Amino acid sequence: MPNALITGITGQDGLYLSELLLSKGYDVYGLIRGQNNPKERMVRRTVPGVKLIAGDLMDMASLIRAMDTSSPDEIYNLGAISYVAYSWQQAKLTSDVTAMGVLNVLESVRVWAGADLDRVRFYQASSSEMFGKVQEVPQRETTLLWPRSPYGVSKVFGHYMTINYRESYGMHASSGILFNHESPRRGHEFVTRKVSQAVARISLGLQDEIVMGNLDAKRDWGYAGDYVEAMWLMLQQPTADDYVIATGDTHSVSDLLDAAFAAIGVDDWSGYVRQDPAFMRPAEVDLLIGDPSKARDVLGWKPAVGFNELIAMMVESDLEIETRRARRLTDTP
Ligand code: NAP
Ligand code: G4F
Repeated sequence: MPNALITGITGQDGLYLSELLLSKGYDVYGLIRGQNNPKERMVRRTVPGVKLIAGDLMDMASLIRAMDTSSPDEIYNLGAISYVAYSWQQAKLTSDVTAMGVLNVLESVRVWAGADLDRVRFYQASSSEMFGKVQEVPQRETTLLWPRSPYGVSKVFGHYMTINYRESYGMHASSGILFNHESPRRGHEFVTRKVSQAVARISLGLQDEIVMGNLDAKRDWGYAGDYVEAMWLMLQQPTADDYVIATGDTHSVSDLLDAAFAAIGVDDWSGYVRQDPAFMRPAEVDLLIGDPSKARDVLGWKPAVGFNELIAMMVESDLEIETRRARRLTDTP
């Protein structure tokens, strides 16, 4: 069975993709950074079949060592500084990891594989953030890119570098332009999880309000479990290419609040939500909605989980987590 190397193994997508590849019988290796990464135990518990390799996207020597250790047939480059708001605070670091990190992986593969480069397949985690100030609605593979954040600019670099390695070296390098995808494993800094956790806590009487930024921004939100399937499908194609992965539906942050509060039986959430300019961004991406028809026609991919089901799933999961946490706190002597 093939070997796969995943960067970003501790993240939301790294976990879902590992589960998918392990279920298909792959030998899965995950790159993990830091000398005592706090998420290592969680990864070992969640996906015990994954073999972890120490490395960092900014350290090319560690990437070449990771190739040597894992001898990958497929490489999924999911590692990144992925929180858009944070990318303004650490723009240089974001560029080093999210932009230059892609080049480091591509070049490591090229150097390591040598004459066997055509045996290796590469996936780059590109993003709908690259569309930024959108020049076309809905956004498709050919839509002009106009990024609005250091994160978006970095993803554009990685996207074009992936295409360049495909065109320069004939590498099987594909880029998935994924729109927002969420799950109970989503980081708490992102708006869906921030809301699902807060709504669960409000329902349990543990919190009074949620402090939010822009409620008018619209996103095309899908389920991460569906989206990792598309990553795998891209690397099974005879030729590499770029694909938009999206649901084709869009919802505002207000719609997200509607769906999350509805899951706990609250119709009018106005008394629970306060806006604070601290959560507004220097430049906003107002509207994202993807056209996934190429992925549907070529890959045979379509999402299974819809928006309301996704948000209800996240609130339900956070209700369980917060209930367990509250119980542990009251049990503490
Ligand atoms: P995530 O949960 O934020 O995970 C990011 C991963 O990158 C973590 O495992 C993190 O490791 C790792 N990482 C950060 N800096 C690194 C470095 N210097 N060297 C090696 N690894 C590093 O992101 P996600 O939601 O799973 O997304 C996966 C990828 O898809 C990312 O590239 C993201 O930008 C992209 N993407 C995501 C979405 C989405 O809606 N989720 C949409 C489009 C594209 P630590 O735990 O050690 O920090
Ligand atoms: O959940 P978000 O932080 O995700 P964003 O910025 O769309 O980025 C995510 O999706 C991208 C794909 O398009 C990925 F590439 C990227 O890595 C990441 O996974 O914010 C969504 C929207 C924004 O318009 C933001 O301004 O929600 C708005 N928002 C309003 N109040 C908030 C908040 N976002 C956050 N995080 N926190 C708030 O309180």
